[in-house]
Amino acid sequence: MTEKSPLVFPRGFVWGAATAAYQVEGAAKADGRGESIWDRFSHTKGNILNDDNGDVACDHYHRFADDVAMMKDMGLRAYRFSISWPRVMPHGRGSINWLGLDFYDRLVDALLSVGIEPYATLYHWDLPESLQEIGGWTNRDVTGYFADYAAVMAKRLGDRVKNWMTINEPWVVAVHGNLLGDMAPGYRDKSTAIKVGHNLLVGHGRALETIKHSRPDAKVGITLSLSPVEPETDAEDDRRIAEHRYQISAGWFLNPLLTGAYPSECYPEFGEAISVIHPGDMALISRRMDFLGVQYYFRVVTGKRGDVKKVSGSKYTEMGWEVCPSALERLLVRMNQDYDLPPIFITENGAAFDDKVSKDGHVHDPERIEYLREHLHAVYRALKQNVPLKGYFAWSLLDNFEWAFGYSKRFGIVYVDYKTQKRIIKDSGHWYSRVSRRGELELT
Ligand code: IFM
Repeated sequence: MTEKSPLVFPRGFVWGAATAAYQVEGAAKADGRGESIWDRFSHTKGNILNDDNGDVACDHYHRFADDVAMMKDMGLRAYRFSISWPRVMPHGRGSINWLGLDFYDRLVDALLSVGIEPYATLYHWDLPESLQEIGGWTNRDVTGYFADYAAVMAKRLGDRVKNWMTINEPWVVAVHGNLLGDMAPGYRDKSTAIKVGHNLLVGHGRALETIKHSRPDAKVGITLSLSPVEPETDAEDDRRIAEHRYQISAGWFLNPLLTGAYPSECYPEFGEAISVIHPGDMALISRRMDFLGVQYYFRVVTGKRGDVKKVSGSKYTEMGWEVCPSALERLLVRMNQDYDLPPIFITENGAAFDDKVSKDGHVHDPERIEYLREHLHAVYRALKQNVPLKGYFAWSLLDNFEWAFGYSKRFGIVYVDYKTQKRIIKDSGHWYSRVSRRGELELT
Protein backbone atom coordinates (compact mmCIF):
# COMPACT_ATOMS: atom_id res chain seq x y z
CA MET A 1 0.00 0.00 0.00
CA THR A 2 1.43 3.41 -0.94
CA GLU A 3 1.12 6.50 1.24
CA LYS A 4 -1.68 7.75 -0.98
CA SER A 5 -3.86 4.62 -1.08
CA PRO A 6 -7.21 5.25 0.57
CA LEU A 7 -7.88 3.52 3.87
CA VAL A 8 -10.63 0.97 3.35
CA PHE A 9 -13.06 0.56 6.24
CA PRO A 10 -14.68 -2.82 6.87
CA ARG A 11 -17.74 -3.71 4.82
CA GLY A 12 -20.85 -2.88 6.83
CA PHE A 13 -19.15 -0.07 8.77
CA VAL A 14 -21.97 2.40 9.49
CA TRP A 15 -21.57 5.96 8.20
CA GLY A 16 -23.99 8.49 9.61
CA ALA A 17 -24.65 11.90 11.04
CA ALA A 18 -26.33 12.89 14.29
CA THR A 19 -28.66 15.53 15.73
CA ALA A 20 -30.75 15.92 18.89
CA ALA A 21 -34.39 16.93 19.26
CA TYR A 22 -34.10 20.19 21.19
CA GLN A 23 -31.20 21.33 19.03
CA VAL A 24 -32.95 20.94 15.67
CA GLU A 25 -36.68 20.27 15.86
CA GLY A 26 -38.11 23.63 16.89
CA ALA A 27 -41.95 23.47 16.86
CA ALA A 28 -41.77 23.90 20.62
CA LYS A 29 -45.49 24.38 21.02
CA ALA A 30 -46.75 22.40 18.04
CA ASP A 31 -49.21 19.54 18.25
CA GLY A 32 -49.41 19.32 22.02
CA ARG A 33 -45.70 19.12 22.90
CA GLY A 34 -45.10 19.67 26.62
CA GLU A 35 -42.48 21.88 28.25
CA SER A 36 -39.00 20.53 28.87
CA ILE A 37 -36.31 21.70 31.27
CA TRP A 38 -34.50 23.15 28.27
CA ASP A 39 -37.50 25.30 27.32
CA ARG A 40 -37.61 26.59 30.89
CA PHE A 41 -33.83 27.09 31.10
CA SER A 42 -33.43 28.80 27.73
CA HIS A 43 -36.36 31.13 28.39
CA THR A 44 -34.80 32.28 31.64
CA LYS A 45 -32.92 35.48 30.87
CA GLY A 46 -29.16 35.32 30.95
CA ASN A 47 -28.77 31.54 30.69
CA ILE A 48 -28.07 31.35 26.97
CA LEU A 49 -25.84 33.52 24.81
CA ASN A 50 -27.99 36.20 23.13
CA ASP A 51 -30.96 34.73 24.99
CA ASP A 52 -31.41 32.24 22.14
CA ASN A 53 -33.74 29.28 22.57
CA GLY A 54 -34.85 26.16 20.70
CA ASP A 55 -38.36 27.37 19.83
CA VAL A 56 -37.64 27.27 16.09
CA ALA A 57 -34.07 25.91 15.83
CA CYS A 58 -33.74 24.26 12.37
CA ASP A 59 -37.47 23.67 12.13
CA HIS A 60 -36.61 20.02 11.48
CA TYR A 61 -40.07 19.06 12.80
CA HIS A 62 -41.66 20.61 9.71
CA ARG A 63 -38.75 20.16 7.29
CA PHE A 64 -37.72 16.60 8.10
CA ALA A 65 -38.81 15.27 4.69
CA ASP A 66 -36.45 17.68 2.89
CA ASP A 67 -33.71 16.96 5.40
CA VAL A 68 -34.07 13.22 4.82
CA ALA A 69 -33.98 13.76 1.04
CA MET A 70 -30.78 15.78 1.52
CA MET A 71 -29.24 12.99 3.61
CA LYS A 72 -30.08 10.54 0.87
CA ASP A 73 -28.40 12.78 -1.71
CA MET A 74 -25.39 12.92 0.59
CA GLY A 75 -25.17 9.14 0.60
CA LEU A 76 -25.54 8.82 4.37
CA ARG A 77 -26.39 5.33 5.58
CA ALA A 78 -27.60 6.14 9.09
CA TYR A 79 -29.20 8.99 10.99
CA ARG A 80 -28.93 9.34 14.75
CA PHE A 81 -31.71 11.54 16.10
CA SER A 82 -33.26 11.92 19.51
CA ILE A 83 -36.86 11.69 20.60
CA SER A 84 -38.28 14.55 22.61
CA TRP A 85 -39.83 12.93 25.70
CA PRO A 86 -42.24 15.89 26.29
CA ARG A 87 -43.37 15.77 22.67
CA VAL A 88 -44.49 12.19 23.21
CA MET A 89 -45.54 12.45 26.86
CA PRO A 90 -46.12 16.13 27.68
CA HIS A 91 -45.85 15.54 31.44
CA GLY A 92 -43.33 12.72 31.21
CA ARG A 93 -45.79 10.13 32.48
CA GLY A 94 -49.42 9.26 31.99
CA SER A 95 -51.07 10.41 28.83
CA ILE A 96 -49.48 10.01 25.44
CA ASN A 97 -49.50 12.79 22.86
CA TRP A 98 -50.36 10.80 19.74
CA LEU A 99 -49.59 13.69 17.38
CA GLY A 100 -46.08 13.94 18.78
CA LEU A 101 -45.58 10.21 18.49
CA ASP A 102 -46.78 10.33 14.88
CA PHE A 103 -43.93 12.70 14.02
CA TYR A 104 -41.32 10.06 14.86
CA ASP A 105 -43.31 7.48 12.94
CA ARG A 106 -43.17 9.69 9.84
CA LEU A 107 -39.48 10.43 10.34
CA VAL A 108 -38.58 6.75 10.66
CA ASP A 109 -40.66 5.80 7.63
CA ALA A 110 -39.08 8.57 5.57
CA LEU A 111 -35.59 7.39 6.54
CA LEU A 112 -36.27 3.75 5.78
CA SER A 113 -37.91 4.56 2.46
CA VAL A 114 -34.57 5.91 1.22
CA GLY A 115 -32.40 3.27 2.85
CA ILE A 116 -31.17 5.27 5.86
CA GLU A 117 -31.00 3.30 9.11
CA PRO A 118 -32.56 5.11 12.10
CA TYR A 119 -30.58 5.22 15.38
CA ALA A 120 -32.85 6.66 18.08
CA THR A 121 -31.72 8.29 21.33
CA LEU A 122 -34.37 8.38 24.03
CA TYR A 123 -32.91 11.05 26.28
CA HIS A 124 -30.81 13.87 24.90
CA TRP A 125 -31.36 16.18 27.90
CA ASP A 126 -34.94 17.43 27.40
CA LEU A 127 -36.56 16.15 30.58
CA PRO A 128 -40.26 17.03 30.82
CA GLU A 129 -40.52 20.04 33.15
CA SER A 130 -43.29 18.32 35.13
CA LEU A 131 -40.77 15.64 36.14
CA GLN A 132 -38.24 18.27 37.19
CA GLU A 133 -40.93 19.61 39.49
CA ILE A 134 -40.87 16.32 41.41
CA GLY A 135 -37.06 16.39 41.70
CA GLY A 136 -35.98 15.41 38.20
CA TRP A 137 -33.33 12.70 38.05
CA THR A 138 -32.72 12.93 41.81
CA ASN A 139 -36.12 11.28 42.22
CA ARG A 140 -35.79 7.57 41.68
CA ASP A 141 -39.37 7.35 40.39
CA VAL A 142 -38.19 9.21 37.30
CA THR A 143 -36.10 6.17 36.31
CA GLY A 144 -39.35 4.17 36.20
CA TYR A 145 -41.15 6.85 34.19
CA PHE A 146 -38.22 6.79 31.79
CA ALA A 147 -38.58 3.03 31.34
CA ASP A 148 -42.33 3.49 30.73
CA TYR A 149 -41.58 6.07 28.05
CA ALA A 150 -38.98 3.71 26.53
CA ALA A 151 -41.68 1.02 26.39
CA VAL A 152 -44.04 3.37 24.53
CA MET A 153 -41.35 4.13 21.98
CA ALA A 154 -40.28 0.51 21.55
CA LYS A 155 -43.88 -0.54 21.04
CA ARG A 156 -44.55 2.16 18.44
CA LEU A 157 -41.24 2.20 16.54
CA GLY A 158 -39.54 -1.06 17.48
CA ASP A 159 -40.77 -2.87 14.37
CA ARG A 160 -38.59 -0.46 12.33
CA VAL A 161 -36.03 1.06 14.70
CA LYS A 162 -33.47 -1.59 15.61
CA ASN A 163 -30.87 0.57 17.35
CA TRP A 164 -31.66 2.47 20.53
CA MET A 165 -29.58 4.70 22.73
CA THR A 166 -30.96 5.27 26.21
CA ILE A 167 -29.18 8.27 27.74
CA ASN A 168 -26.92 10.74 25.99
CA GLU A 169 -23.79 11.83 27.88
CA PRO A 170 -24.78 11.31 31.52
CA TRP A 171 -21.56 13.04 32.64
CA VAL A 172 -22.66 16.27 30.95
CA VAL A 173 -26.14 16.06 32.48
CA ALA A 174 -24.73 15.45 35.95
CA VAL A 175 -21.85 17.93 35.85
CA HIS A 176 -23.04 20.76 33.60
CA GLY A 177 -26.71 20.50 34.54
CA ASN A 178 -26.33 19.96 38.28
CA LEU A 179 -22.86 20.93 39.45
CA LEU A 180 -21.74 23.81 37.21
CA GLY A 181 -25.27 24.98 36.44
CA ASP A 182 -24.53 26.21 32.92
CA MET A 183 -27.01 23.73 31.45
CA ALA A 184 -30.57 22.77 32.37
CA PRO A 185 -31.85 22.41 35.01
CA GLY A 186 -29.10 24.76 36.23
CA TYR A 187 -28.23 23.46 39.71
CA ARG A 188 -24.89 23.91 41.44
CA ASP A 189 -24.66 21.12 43.96
CA LYS A 190 -22.21 18.23 44.04
CA SER A 191 -24.45 15.81 45.88
CA THR A 192 -27.27 16.46 43.41
CA ALA A 193 -24.89 15.86 40.51
CA ILE A 194 -23.78 12.50 41.91
CA LYS A 195 -27.34 11.37 42.56
CA VAL A 196 -28.40 12.44 39.08
CA GLY A 197 -25.42 10.58 37.58
CA HIS A 198 -26.37 7.37 39.35
CA ASN A 199 -30.08 7.58 38.57
CA LEU A 200 -29.33 8.21 34.91
CA LEU A 201 -27.48 4.90 34.92
CA VAL A 202 -30.36 3.20 36.70
CA GLY A 203 -32.72 4.74 34.11
CA HIS A 204 -30.48 3.34 31.37
CA GLY A 205 -30.60 -0.15 32.91
CA ARG A 206 -34.36 -0.06 33.31
CA ALA A 207 -34.96 1.21 29.79
CA LEU A 208 -32.61 -1.41 28.37
CA GLU A 209 -34.54 -4.19 30.13
CA THR A 210 -37.87 -2.80 29.00
CA ILE A 211 -36.88 -2.45 25.36
CA LYS A 212 -35.32 -5.92 25.30
CA HIS A 213 -38.43 -7.36 26.88
CA SER A 214 -40.78 -5.97 24.23
CA ARG A 215 -38.34 -6.14 21.29
CA PRO A 216 -35.83 -8.96 21.78
CA ASP A 217 -34.19 -8.16 18.45
CA ALA A 218 -33.47 -4.54 19.42
CA LYS A 219 -29.89 -3.40 19.95
CA VAL A 220 -29.60 -1.12 22.97
CA GLY A 221 -26.70 0.99 24.22
CA ILE A 222 -25.79 4.26 25.91
CA THR A 223 -23.65 7.15 24.64
CA LEU A 224 -20.84 8.60 26.76
CA SER A 225 -18.79 11.75 26.26
CA LEU A 226 -15.23 10.65 26.91
CA SER A 227 -12.08 12.70 27.18
CA PRO A 228 -8.78 11.03 27.90
CA VAL A 229 -6.90 12.95 30.58
CA GLU A 230 -3.20 13.28 29.81
CA PRO A 231 -0.47 14.77 32.01
CA GLU A 232 1.47 17.82 30.91
CA THR A 233 4.74 16.06 31.73
CA ASP A 234 5.77 12.47 32.14
CA ALA A 235 6.56 12.91 35.84
CA GLU A 236 5.02 10.21 37.99
CA ASP A 237 3.03 12.67 40.13
CA ASP A 238 1.57 14.31 37.03
CA ARG A 239 0.59 10.95 35.60
CA ARG A 240 -1.07 9.98 38.88
CA ILE A 241 -3.08 13.21 39.00
CA ALA A 242 -4.22 12.80 35.38
CA GLU A 243 -5.22 9.20 35.99
CA HIS A 244 -7.25 10.18 39.04
CA ARG A 245 -9.11 12.77 37.01
CA TYR A 246 -9.74 10.23 34.23
CA GLN A 247 -11.23 7.77 36.71
CA ILE A 248 -13.58 10.28 38.36
CA SER A 249 -14.80 11.53 34.97
CA ALA A 250 -14.67 8.79 32.30
CA GLY A 251 -14.40 5.93 34.82
CA TRP A 252 -17.40 7.28 36.76
CA PHE A 253 -19.64 6.01 33.91
CA LEU A 254 -17.53 3.46 32.07
CA ASN A 255 -16.78 1.31 35.11
CA PRO A 256 -20.31 0.76 36.42
CA LEU A 257 -21.60 0.05 32.92
CA LEU A 258 -18.82 -2.33 31.96
CA THR A 259 -17.73 -3.84 35.29
CA GLY A 260 -20.63 -3.29 37.69
CA ALA A 261 -18.67 -1.10 40.15
CA TYR A 262 -17.65 2.53 40.43
CA PRO A 263 -13.88 3.14 40.34
CA SER A 264 -12.38 3.26 43.85
CA GLU A 265 -11.42 6.91 43.16
CA CYS A 266 -15.13 7.85 43.02
CA TYR A 267 -16.16 6.76 46.50
CA PRO A 268 -14.39 9.56 48.45
CA GLU A 269 -16.18 12.02 46.12
CA PHE A 270 -19.63 10.56 46.75
CA GLY A 271 -20.04 11.57 50.42
CA GLU A 272 -23.64 11.35 51.61
CA ALA A 273 -24.81 10.92 48.00
CA ILE A 274 -23.73 7.29 48.29
CA SER A 275 -27.20 6.58 49.67
CA VAL A 276 -28.49 6.89 46.09
CA ILE A 277 -27.08 3.40 45.35
CA HIS A 278 -29.69 0.75 46.09
CA PRO A 279 -29.12 -3.00 46.35
CA GLY A 280 -29.27 -4.54 42.88
CA ASP A 281 -28.47 -1.30 41.06
CA MET A 282 -25.00 -2.27 39.92
CA ALA A 283 -26.22 -5.52 38.35
CA LEU A 284 -28.98 -3.61 36.56
CA ILE A 285 -26.57 -0.94 35.31
CA SER A 286 -23.99 -3.43 34.09
CA ARG A 287 -26.37 -5.63 32.15
CA ARG A 288 -24.54 -6.37 28.90
CA MET A 289 -25.24 -3.68 26.31
CA ASP A 290 -25.37 -4.41 22.61
CA PHE A 291 -23.10 -1.49 21.88
CA LEU A 292 -21.48 1.53 23.49
CA GLY A 293 -21.54 4.98 21.89
CA VAL A 294 -18.32 6.96 22.31
CA GLN A 295 -18.49 10.74 21.80
CA TYR A 296 -15.13 12.35 21.46
CA TYR A 297 -14.29 16.01 20.96
CA PHE A 298 -11.08 16.77 22.87
CA ARG A 299 -8.62 15.52 25.45
CA VAL A 300 -7.91 17.15 28.80
CA VAL A 301 -4.30 17.98 29.65
CA THR A 302 -3.59 18.49 33.35
CA GLY A 303 -0.72 20.18 35.15
CA LYS A 304 0.86 19.62 38.57
CA ARG A 305 -2.18 20.62 40.60
CA GLY A 306 -4.66 18.94 38.31
CA ASP A 307 -5.39 22.26 36.61
CA VAL A 308 -6.35 22.13 32.94
CA LYS A 309 -3.62 23.36 30.59
CA LYS A 310 -3.71 24.85 27.11
CA VAL A 311 -1.23 23.10 24.86
CA SER A 312 1.04 25.47 22.99
CA GLY A 313 1.27 24.67 19.32
CA SER A 314 -2.09 22.87 19.27
CA LYS A 315 -5.07 24.01 17.22
CA TYR A 316 -8.30 24.88 19.03
CA THR A 317 -11.86 24.96 17.67
CA GLU A 318 -14.39 27.77 18.17
CA MET A 319 -15.45 25.99 21.38
CA GLY A 320 -11.91 26.39 22.71
CA TRP A 321 -11.41 22.63 22.44
CA GLU A 322 -8.01 21.27 21.46
CA VAL A 323 -7.89 19.36 18.18
CA CYS A 324 -6.12 16.13 19.10
CA PRO A 325 -7.10 13.13 16.96
CA SER A 326 -4.32 10.89 18.30
CA ALA A 327 -5.94 11.07 21.76
CA LEU A 328 -9.04 9.42 20.30
CA GLU A 329 -6.91 6.50 19.16
CA ARG A 330 -5.26 6.28 22.60
CA LEU A 331 -8.65 6.45 24.33
CA LEU A 332 -10.13 3.64 22.24
CA VAL A 333 -7.09 1.40 22.54
CA ARG A 334 -6.96 1.93 26.28
CA MET A 335 -10.68 1.19 26.69
CA ASN A 336 -10.16 -2.04 24.78
CA GLN A 337 -7.41 -3.02 27.22
CA ASP A 338 -9.31 -1.96 30.34
CA TYR A 339 -12.68 -3.57 29.54
CA ASP A 340 -14.39 -6.39 27.71
CA LEU A 341 -15.96 -3.98 25.23
CA PRO A 342 -19.22 -4.48 23.38
CA PRO A 343 -19.29 -3.20 19.79
CA ILE A 344 -18.35 0.48 19.72
CA PHE A 345 -19.86 3.25 17.64
CA ILE A 346 -18.43 6.75 17.53
CA THR A 347 -21.85 8.32 18.02
CA GLU A 348 -20.53 11.90 17.92
CA ASN A 349 -17.39 13.61 16.72
CA GLY A 350 -17.04 16.98 15.06
CA ALA A 351 -16.01 20.58 15.45
CA ALA A 352 -17.37 24.13 15.50
CA PHE A 353 -15.68 26.63 13.23
CA ASP A 354 -16.63 30.13 12.16
CA ASP A 355 -18.32 29.16 8.89
CA LYS A 356 -19.48 31.80 6.43
CA VAL A 357 -21.33 31.57 3.14
CA SER A 358 -18.87 32.78 0.54
CA LYS A 359 -19.66 34.88 -2.52
CA ASP A 360 -19.95 31.75 -4.66
CA GLY A 361 -22.80 30.59 -2.41
CA HIS A 362 -20.77 27.72 -0.94
CA VAL A 363 -19.46 27.18 2.57
CA HIS A 364 -15.75 26.41 2.42
CA ASP A 365 -14.71 24.75 5.68
CA PRO A 366 -11.29 23.16 5.11
CA GLU A 367 -10.59 23.06 8.87
CA ARG A 368 -13.60 20.79 9.44
CA ILE A 369 -12.56 18.52 6.57
CA GLU A 370 -9.14 18.20 8.15
CA TYR A 371 -10.68 17.61 11.57
CA LEU A 372 -12.95 14.85 10.29
CA ARG A 373 -10.24 13.26 8.16
CA GLU A 374 -7.74 13.14 11.00
CA HIS A 375 -10.27 11.76 13.49
CA LEU A 376 -11.42 9.11 11.02
CA HIS A 377 -7.78 8.23 10.50
CA ALA A 378 -7.50 7.76 14.28
CA VAL A 379 -10.60 5.55 14.22
CA TYR A 380 -9.01 3.50 11.45
CA ARG A 381 -5.79 3.06 13.44
CA ALA A 382 -7.83 1.92 16.44
CA LEU A 383 -9.70 -0.56 14.24
CA LYS A 384 -6.36 -1.99 13.13
CA GLN A 385 -5.54 -2.52 16.82
CA ASN A 386 -8.69 -4.61 17.22
CA VAL A 387 -10.98 -2.07 18.84
CA PRO A 388 -14.45 -3.39 17.91
CA LEU A 389 -15.55 -0.26 16.02
CA LYS A 390 -18.72 -0.58 13.98
CA GLY A 391 -19.63 2.91 12.84
CA TYR A 392 -19.13 6.65 12.94
CA PHE A 393 -21.63 9.52 13.21
CA ALA A 394 -20.51 13.05 12.43
CA TRP A 395 -21.76 15.70 14.83
CA SER A 396 -23.72 17.27 13.45
CA LEU A 397 -25.81 16.89 10.35
CA LEU A 398 -27.03 20.49 10.72
CA ASP A 399 -25.76 23.63 12.38
CA ASN A 400 -28.03 23.88 15.41
CA PHE A 401 -28.78 25.20 18.89
CA GLU A 402 -25.55 24.61 20.79
CA TRP A 403 -27.05 24.76 24.30
CA ALA A 404 -25.61 27.62 26.42
CA PHE A 405 -23.88 28.99 23.29
CA GLY A 406 -27.17 29.39 21.42
CA TYR A 407 -26.73 29.58 17.66
CA SER A 408 -23.21 31.02 17.85
CA LYS A 409 -21.38 27.73 17.29
CA ARG A 410 -21.74 25.88 14.02
CA PHE A 411 -20.98 22.15 14.16
CA GLY A 412 -22.90 21.12 11.03
CA ILE A 413 -21.63 19.48 7.89
CA VAL A 414 -24.67 21.33 6.50
CA TYR A 415 -24.97 25.08 6.99
CA VAL A 416 -28.30 26.45 8.21
CA ASP A 417 -29.34 30.03 7.49
CA TYR A 418 -31.53 30.54 10.55
CA LYS A 419 -33.43 33.45 8.96
CA THR A 420 -34.59 31.53 5.91
CA GLN A 421 -33.99 27.94 7.07
CA LYS A 422 -32.09 27.36 3.85
CA ARG A 423 -29.63 24.46 4.04
CA ILE A 424 -26.26 24.55 2.22
CA ILE A 425 -24.15 21.43 2.24
CA LYS A 426 -20.71 22.61 3.37
CA ASP A 427 -17.55 21.43 1.62
CA SER A 428 -17.10 19.08 4.59
CA GLY A 429 -20.58 17.65 3.90
CA HIS A 430 -19.63 16.92 0.29
CA TRP A 431 -16.34 15.45 1.46
CA TYR A 432 -18.03 13.26 4.10
CA SER A 433 -20.59 12.16 1.55
CA ARG A 434 -17.78 10.74 -0.64
CA VAL A 435 -16.28 8.92 2.36
CA SER A 436 -19.67 7.48 3.28
CA ARG A 437 -20.45 6.33 -0.27
CA ARG A 438 -17.08 4.67 -0.79
CA GLY A 439 -16.37 3.46 2.73
CA GLU A 440 -12.85 4.72 2.16
CA LEU A 441 -10.79 7.53 3.58
CA GLU A 442 -8.42 9.50 1.38
CA LEU A 443 -5.62 10.95 3.44
CA THR A 444 -4.90 13.84 1.08
O1 IFM B 1 -24.07 19.69 20.75
C1 IFM B 1 -23.53 18.77 21.65
C2 IFM B 1 -24.41 17.53 21.73
O2 IFM B 1 -25.72 17.85 22.09
C3 IFM B 1 -23.85 16.58 22.76
N1 IFM B 1 -22.47 16.31 22.54
C4 IFM B 1 -21.59 17.43 22.33
C5 IFM B 1 -22.15 18.33 21.24
C6 IFM B 1 -21.22 19.54 21.02
O3 IFM B 1 -21.08 20.29 22.18
